[in-house]
Amino acid sequence: NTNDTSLASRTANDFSADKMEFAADVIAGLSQPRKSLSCRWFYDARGSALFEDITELPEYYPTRTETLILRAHAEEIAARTKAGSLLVEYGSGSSRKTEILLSAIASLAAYVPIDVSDAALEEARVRLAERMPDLRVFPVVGDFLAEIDLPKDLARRPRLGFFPGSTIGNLTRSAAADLLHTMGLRLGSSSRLVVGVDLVKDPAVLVPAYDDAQGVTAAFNLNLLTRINRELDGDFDLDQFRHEAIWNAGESRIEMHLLSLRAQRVHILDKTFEFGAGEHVHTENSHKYSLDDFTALARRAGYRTLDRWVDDKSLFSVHDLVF
Ligand code: AVJ
Repeated sequence: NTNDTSLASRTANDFSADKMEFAADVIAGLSQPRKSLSCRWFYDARGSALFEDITELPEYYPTRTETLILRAHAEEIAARTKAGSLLVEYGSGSSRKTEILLSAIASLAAYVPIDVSDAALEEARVRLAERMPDLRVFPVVGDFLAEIDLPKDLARRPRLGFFPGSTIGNLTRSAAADLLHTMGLRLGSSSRLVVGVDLVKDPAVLVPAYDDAQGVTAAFNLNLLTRINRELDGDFDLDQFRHEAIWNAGESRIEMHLLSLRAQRVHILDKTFEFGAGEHVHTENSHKYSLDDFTALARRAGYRTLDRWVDDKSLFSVHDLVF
């Protein structure tokens, strides 16, 4: 299962529990007849840095396109935001796009970035402290459903959720609807959610975005094996696996896989795994939507669409929803 969002929340100091969860997830994923690894584990310090590099690749249009859309409509988003709101961001990473909203919305009470990477959160916190010294920031290390512990004066504020980057695309459609619904329940009735959603387009544009000429995405995918080697005492031979990105038209998604180049045996902790020549390990899904497709999904999840915006080439979309 590459789409598990039900993992328990954790704190920054809770490394051993995290490692146990990583171990259990990896062993379960590689024990299935169709091997998979969860994309959640991409984001160790090196993986987060590689993802930052991906966002600047010429082939990877989502980040720069979403940034343009947000810049163009930040004032509209701000105008709909109640004074004294909390901005809660899911999968905040470096929080760079967030600065567009943070500067547009004058009256925010605080910013709550949630991310699985404590390294990325810490970097974002330091940068924001410098650039926006008056902003209160409460980072949460964890997955999207992590418990948010806030000081009393902030706990009951109206909430604006921010879920950019088409991170929602990692989930299957039904899991995405479930997650959006749960987020709505957590953020409260009449809460808003601004979601970035990548759009279906020509596979000749989509595939290179996930298989770039410089090989940064390949390094990002293969880094998962490096992380397993380091943290779970694995012995993957990185030269014997190859990155692959394929367009699955039936599911309307890009899939990333790691392809075993020969029959081989890999040890992880006290376990042994067999890989056949040409066998695939599925590591990520990145679902692509049409505008109406996503609006229908948001409605099923309990939201009304206030607005939706695209760039002039219809590459990417941003949806402003209310629960
Ligand atoms: C962070 C999940 C939005 O699916 O485009 C980028 C991750 N994987 N290149 C995406 C990713 C390979 C990215 N998301």
